[in-house]
Amino acid sequence: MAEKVLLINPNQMKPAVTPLALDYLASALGESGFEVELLDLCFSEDFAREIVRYFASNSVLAIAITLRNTDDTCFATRDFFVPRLKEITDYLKAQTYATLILGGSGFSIMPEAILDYCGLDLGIWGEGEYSLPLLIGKIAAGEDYNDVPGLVYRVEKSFQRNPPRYLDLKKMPAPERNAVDNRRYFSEGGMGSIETKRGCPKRCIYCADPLGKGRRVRLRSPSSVVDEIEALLEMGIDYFHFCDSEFNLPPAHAREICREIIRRGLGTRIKWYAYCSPTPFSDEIAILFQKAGCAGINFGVDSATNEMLHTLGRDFIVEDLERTAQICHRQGIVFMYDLLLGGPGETRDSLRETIETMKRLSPSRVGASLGVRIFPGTRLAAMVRKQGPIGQNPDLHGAMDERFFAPAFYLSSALGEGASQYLAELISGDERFFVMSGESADQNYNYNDNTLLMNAIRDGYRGAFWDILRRLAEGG
Ligand code: B12
Ligand code: SF4
Repeated sequence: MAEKVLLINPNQMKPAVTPLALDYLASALGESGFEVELLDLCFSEDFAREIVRYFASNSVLAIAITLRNTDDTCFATRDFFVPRLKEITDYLKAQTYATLILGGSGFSIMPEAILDYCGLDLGIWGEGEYSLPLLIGKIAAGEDYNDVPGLVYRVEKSFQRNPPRYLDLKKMPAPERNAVDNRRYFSEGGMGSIETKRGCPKRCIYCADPLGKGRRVRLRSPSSVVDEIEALLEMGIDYFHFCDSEFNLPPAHAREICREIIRRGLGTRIKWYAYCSPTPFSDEIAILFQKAGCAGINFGVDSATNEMLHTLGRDFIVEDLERTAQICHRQGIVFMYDLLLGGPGETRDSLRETIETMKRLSPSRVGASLGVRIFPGTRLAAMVRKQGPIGQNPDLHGAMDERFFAPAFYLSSALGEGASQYLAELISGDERFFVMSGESADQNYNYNDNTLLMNAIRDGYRGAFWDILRRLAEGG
């Protein structure tokens, strides 16, 4: 009889976002001959009851838990999810002797700190399709597993972290998308999820994405990606969000995906959104995106002063933001410029210049996030540590902990007191701007318990959250 593995999704943020990782991992585990079940706690009111109910009639060899978000990365709310994860893992430990294994994009940023806090021994850092079945296979066979790539494991009072093995995604079969209830996520979350590549070679100082996905870009084959889109479309899912850090890097791959969508006649049947880099971008790619069903693009632009862009490690300049905005306006592409304000060197002058430039470039929406979450392993974390004792650093807010485990934020002290009020004055009610706070419901783009969005999706709105908020405001 096949050994049984239980996958758990503890993420309860709403609107609900598909735990894509678990569909991908279930597929890999299934290929390795394991029987896989999913306990999805996203829609559960009482996790303890679900766990008791499950273990009343099941026993499993291992439990794999995904931690997508450690926190909401919002300066104003600082909602930290690891304590809730610990409540769940503590409860599981009391119910079963099965081996608990952690993983996920949030977990991979700080695996040792999370295992330590939860009192657990095993996790996998980075992608899990190869390492998770290997680890569980070794556990089942009673073999030594300390050489599993990406494994993070307890050795006495500390942890050992193995180097990961980055997969050749072209050789990976198209994942089946049948472990997660994708239909329910679509009806309550408004979009399907799909990944076309992994890895980013850029060196933005605050960004944690390369920590889990690697710096080398690894591409999926366009036919496998579009097979997956077709499988979801058969389930009635016709709005998608690409789950790549930057969909247009490299542009040739984005083009190939679009051409494959168009070749299969899907460009008019689906709508999709993506995160993109403002460079490289051209009229030609904008036209191709639209033919392939692009409904909106979220460009991570961070700032609109060259000094701040340079400090943040971005490889584009304000002129590029102007050019990309012009292309989007010319081609009728709905787009958002996402700002990350308050980083090292930010002043009231640079803030004002950025907001004024945004108003002039007039993206469909601007996300104005003030305060930068410091993640361990990033260049920003190293920079802050070099500045001297954490507790005395005037630029730091939130948890004063060397490991940057609980939410800690950088907010340039050169902004002085009342930085968020100053930002609000600069925005001065312009409805194109979103802010990361709970104060104004229709301009809040923190997707953590966002009731306005939940209700809109229940009423039939579909698409990226920022675009649903835009349509709500514009009455569309
Ligand atoms: C696309 C995206 C979004 C889209 C999602 C759209 C959609 N339809 O899916 C939107 C815009 C909605 C969004 C929202 C948010 N996001 Co987001 N998002 C992403 C992004 C770019 C991709 C996520 C994804 O699906 N990846 C693809 C899957 C397959 O990868 P994965 O989950 O990492 O899984 C792999 C491995 O981690 C591993 N693995 C996963 N689980 C497990 C479990 C075990 C046991 C093992 C062994 C391995 C394993 O194997 C998997 C397959 O290889 C990530 C960054 C990134 N590149 O991953 C950020 C990211 C996950 N988001 C982040 C954040 C903060 C948020 C928000 C909280 C922001 C907010 N305040 O509103 C919300 C949360 C929404 C929610 N309900 O959870 C952060 C989390 C950081 C942290 N430390 O907490 C990330 C990491 C970005 C970042 N670097 O800051 N997001
Ligand atoms: S912000 Fe985007 S471009 Fe920069 S390192 Fe992160 S994923 Fe790469």
